[in-house]
Amino acid sequence: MSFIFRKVTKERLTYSFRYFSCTNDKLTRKPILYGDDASPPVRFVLMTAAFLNIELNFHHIDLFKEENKSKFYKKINPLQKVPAMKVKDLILCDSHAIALYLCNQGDNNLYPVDNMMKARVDEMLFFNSSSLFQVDSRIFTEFFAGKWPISEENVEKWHFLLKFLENRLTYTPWLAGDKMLLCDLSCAATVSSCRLLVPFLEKHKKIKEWLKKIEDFPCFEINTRGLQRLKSFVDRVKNTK
Ligand SMILES: N[C@@H](CCC(=O)N[C@@H](CS)C(=O)NCC(=O)O)C(=O)O
Repeated sequence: MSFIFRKVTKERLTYSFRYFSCTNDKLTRKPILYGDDASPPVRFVLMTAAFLNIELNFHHIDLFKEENKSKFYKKINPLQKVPAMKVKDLILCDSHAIALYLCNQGDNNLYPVDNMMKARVDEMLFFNSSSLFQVDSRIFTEFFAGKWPISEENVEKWHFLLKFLENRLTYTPWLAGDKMLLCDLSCAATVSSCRLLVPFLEKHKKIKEWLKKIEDFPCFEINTRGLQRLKSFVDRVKNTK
């Protein structure tokens, strides 16, 4: 079963659930996003699409049933990672590339036009891709492999990256300046996930404030919902300890 994202209004988010067939012309014209909303990169793409009012056909690939390793999905993304997005003949297999593609679809207020601003947003998108998400992923891999509490080494690595974010947010209210932009959504999806396993410290004051502000954007409901799913699996593992 899959669901389709409908327009997001300031007041509320609406989803409509619907079975769909990939041969249905009307539906296949919309991008198909493959993923599991327990995953931060998937939530990042879903929030971007919702913020930009872009409709997607969402095809659930259950990570906890290892559907990302199925024959069907390997044909979509040989790397066996989520998300992946299919638009006509184009298949994109990275959340940052997908989110940028969505921003390039027309007017948007998540990715700036000005070159200096763009560079700032790109810097933080690459930071998420190369550092933040990598450590988050290592921490979750460790946890689901049975290691609890998380190793000091990984907690230290995570805190090192949070220090960088905290410092950023001391100078500007958002990661790339005075406006919530694409990089805030990507980093917020990652930070809010890892928080389930490595809670913030007293000194992460600015990060906590920044996350609280993002929660006010209606598209962040998508993140909250996905986090609940992730948390249910985390709690299940913790309860067996
Ligand atoms: N760089 C990729 C990373 C995607 C990624 O690692 N996704 C994880 C879920 S959070 C995944 O699919 N893991 C499945 C696996 O490794 O088996 C992106 O941002 O799209």
